[in-house]
Amino acid sequence: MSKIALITGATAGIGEACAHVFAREGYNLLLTGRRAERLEYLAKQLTQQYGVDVATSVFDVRNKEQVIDNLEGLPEEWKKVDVLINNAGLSQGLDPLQNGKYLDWETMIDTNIKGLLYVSKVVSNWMIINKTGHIINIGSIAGKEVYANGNVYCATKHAVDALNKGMRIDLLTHGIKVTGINPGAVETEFSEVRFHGDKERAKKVYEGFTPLVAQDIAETIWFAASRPAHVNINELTVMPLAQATATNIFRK
Ligand code: NDP
Ligand code: 8X3
Repeated sequence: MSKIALITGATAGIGEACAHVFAREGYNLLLTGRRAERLEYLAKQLTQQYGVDVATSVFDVRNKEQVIDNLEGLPEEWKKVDVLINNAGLSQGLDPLQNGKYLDWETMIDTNIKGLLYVSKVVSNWMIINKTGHIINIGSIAGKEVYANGNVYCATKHAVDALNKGMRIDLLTHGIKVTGINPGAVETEFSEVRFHGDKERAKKVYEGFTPLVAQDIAETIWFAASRPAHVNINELTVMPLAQATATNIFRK
């Protein structure tokens, strides 16, 4: 029987790349995000290309009821999730704390921390029943370092780092693997979202060096997911060659 991977935030970037990699490896996929059309298009593409089964579930991870209702409402066979990739996340704004926007803060905290928690609670309980599973949390270099104006985004990713460790302890006796993947700069829609749709400003983030692409992180996630049963990768920090720390980037 094929394994199942549940990927949050599969409509773009790292989540979408993970969908391709896990489909390539023969996994059936449960893809989630808010943009239904993108999910439908991706599901059709993956089914045709790889012959895997793909189910989609459209919800906002910030909405606890939507998360619980949509996930618990799935047919029983889709609840046998082998790999959960907690990827849905975002940054909003890049301002000193004293100038920060309340809405930006709330969006980041609600998505990156609370959304990840809502999904993890439901799915970890399925994994406990199934007596197997692997939760892969997408953190960030921003969860390992704090940089100027990164305040709240960095705080949310530090929280993901703490939850990654906490989950590993809590799920230890259930044989469930927990892995944190912490990328540096990956060129996706991330910066466009951070700068509220300002494409020019977003493009500048990746100028003068070769950033990671979503596929690089998806392949790293696959590496963690495909280790032997007795091996758990606790965490991996993955950077572009040209990036030493969150802010030390060698631009030509
Ligand atoms: P993208 O903006 O390309 O993708 C983000 C994904 O998250 C989208 O599929 C989006 O789907 C989903 N998402 C955002 N908010 C919500 C929500 N409220 N409910 C459900 N889904 C949501 O960015 P990336 O692929 O780069 O980001 C993926 C993860 O990687 C994030 O957690 C990010 O913090 C992390 N990361 C990114 C780095 C980078 O440099 N790009 C570096 C380090 C970490 P939709 O809008 O359809 O809901
Ligand atoms: C995304 C990477 O450096 O913009 O998490 O915080 S960074």
